[in-house]
This record gives sequence, C-alpha cells and structure tokens, in this order.
Amino acid sequence: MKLETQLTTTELLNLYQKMLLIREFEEKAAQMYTQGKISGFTHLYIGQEAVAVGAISAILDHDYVITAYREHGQALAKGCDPKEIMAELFGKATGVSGGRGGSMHLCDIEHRFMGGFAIVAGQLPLAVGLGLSITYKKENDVVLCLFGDGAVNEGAFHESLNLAKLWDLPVIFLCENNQYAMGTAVSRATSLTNIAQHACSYEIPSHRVNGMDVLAVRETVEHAVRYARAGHGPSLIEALTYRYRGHSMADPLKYRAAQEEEIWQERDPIPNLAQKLIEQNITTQQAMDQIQQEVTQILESAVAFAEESPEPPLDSLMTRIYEPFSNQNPAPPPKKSLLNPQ
Ligand SMILES: Cc1ncc(C[n+]2csc(CCOP(=O)(O)OP(=O)(O)O)c2C)c(N)n1
Ligand SMILES: [Mg+2]
Repeated sequence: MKLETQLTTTELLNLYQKMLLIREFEEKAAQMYTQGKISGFTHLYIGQEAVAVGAISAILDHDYVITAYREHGQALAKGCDPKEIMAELFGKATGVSGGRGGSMHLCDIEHRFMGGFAIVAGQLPLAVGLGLSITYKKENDVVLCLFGDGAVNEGAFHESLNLAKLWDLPVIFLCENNQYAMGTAVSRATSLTNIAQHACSYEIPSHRVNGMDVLAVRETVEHAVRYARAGHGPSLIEALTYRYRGHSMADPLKYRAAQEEEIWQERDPIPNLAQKLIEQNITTQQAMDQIQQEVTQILESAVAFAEESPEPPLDSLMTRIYEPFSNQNPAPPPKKSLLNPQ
C-alpha cells in the first residue's frame, strides 16, 4: 500500500527514528531490569510506539502530555532526554524525577511532560485541570491525555469527559486500546467495546484509528488538535494497538493465544514503515542503517550515564515528598479520642 502523506523525507525519517529509539530503549530497559539494575514495576511500551510517536508529533513543544505508567516511550516522544529517563529507571539523582519516581513516575515539567500516573485513570481529572488552567489563562496550548482501555471502566474517565465538554476544554483524550488491562481482555471487562463510542454520551467528537500506523495516528490527532485550538473543546480518540510484552516485567503472558500475537506482529509499525520507505524509494537502506547506528549510540550513552550517576543523597530522603510535620511545622499534640482520653 502506498504511503499517503504530505510529509517530507526528513519528517518521515524522524518518525521512524523515534519509534526505533523507543523500541530499543524498552529492550535495553528489559535487559537492565533482568540484571537487577532497575527495581520496582516496569511496564514496557513495545508494540505501541506508533501511538505515542504519531500523536506527539501532532502537537507542539509547549503543549502538555499527561499519561499512565507505561510511559517511557511517550516521554521519549515528547523530547525528554533518554539519559535522564534511563537514570530515573535506575533510581539515580540525575533522573527526570530526581530518582524518586522510577519507571511509573517520569515527570519533566520543562518538556511539559506532566507525568506518569499509576492509579488507573488518575491522570484524566488532572488533564481536565490542565485544560481548565489553559482556558482560564487564555492560552492556546492543548493537553494530550493518554490512557489505557482499562481506564474507561473507571468513574474518573466519565467525570473527566463530562467536565471537559461542559467547559469545552482543549483536551485530547487518547485511549490506547492494547486489548488488555493486565490479564483481562477488553471484551471481558467493558460492555461497550467500541471505546470511541463512549464520546456520544458527552457529545464529544470521536474517532477510532489504527494505532499500528504512525501516519494515521498523527493525522487523527492533528484534527483533534485543530478542533481544540479553535476553542471547540475536547475529543476522544481510540487507537487500536497491542503490547507485545506482558503487562509488566513480572507477567508470564499466559492468557492470550500465540496465533493472536502473530496477527499483531504482522502489523508491527516499525518494520512496516521501514519497508514502505525503502520500497517507495523515499529513502535508502544506507540511511536506515545510519539511524540504527545513531539509536544504538544514544542508548549506550544513556546506560553509561545512568550507571555512572550518583544515588540521591541519604539526607534528601524526605525532600519532594509530602511532609505534614516538618521542623517549621511541628507535630500538634495528640488529639483526645476514645482511645486516648486525656
Ligand atoms: C484505580 C486502580 N485500580 C487498579 C489498579 C491495578 N492496575 C494496575 S495496571 C491495571 C490495568 C490497566 O490497564 P489499561 O488501562 O488497559 O493499561 P495498559 O496496562 O494496558 O497500558 C490495573 C487494573 C490500579 N493501578 N489503579
Ligand atoms: Mg490496556
């Protein structure tokens, strides 16, 4: 099938490079996790690269991205430094979140990457808050809010779409339907499996897109961005995609058929784009090899940086966390209660 696009060769190669960077970053992260250099939960984005890259290429640097815990790839797509992301996974002081967040809590305000949230659907009300602040301050930014199919079954999804439409906020709700929430298939947990149709309840425009096609995702999100910037309000996009690995590094993937995995492997967005770019003489194998070398180099430097970076100092243990009783604000005397009657 011919690539239908107005994009230049450089732009197409940038999309390809970003997807490859994400894929290989995740493979490296898996390797580092297995070697015990990364601890805690780690959720890989392998298979879903076209969604983050297509969507984030359709917004501007000053627009916001907010998302869930499967977010290394989205942070890379938003322009966060691969070194600082890897260092965060290692829990080092040089990480994007100072080594305190780890894999699920990447946050980089400078790049307007507003975080990684581990509570399913927790980021949706925050996206509405960001949208409200943009409208209140009469700015022209948009918020791209990514979430999984599992989030659709949470009350916060419905409350967020409702308020975003009521106030016509510039929020693009992008559901990455990767077919599973942990080990549960969408059809076993969601009564309306066409997730885009949920938008009807809130009179929000919606679109279902092939999430394995970076150009299709980009074009769909571009429409939603134009709509939001014009002051018309939110949109809901459902990108159909697949995670090739388990829910987290701890998942042995016993709940799905090998045949299903093979079908989705054939849709792999990275080799498919590479093949089209070469077949249609948009680029050469030599240029692709060059990109591969650059990506390898970036990741070697990222791992070296993470390895060499210091741990956060012990005396910083209590900084950047909620401290109800600090020295300036000493603990109040214990309250009288039934258990403590004096
Ligand atoms: C409110 C809440 N309920 C349950 C969990 C446990 N949990 C963690 S991930 C997950 C699945 C979410 O699936 P989905 O939204 O489809 O995202 P995906 O992992 O597929 O990217 C669940 C149920 C949680 N973190 N938060
Ligand atoms: Mg899912």
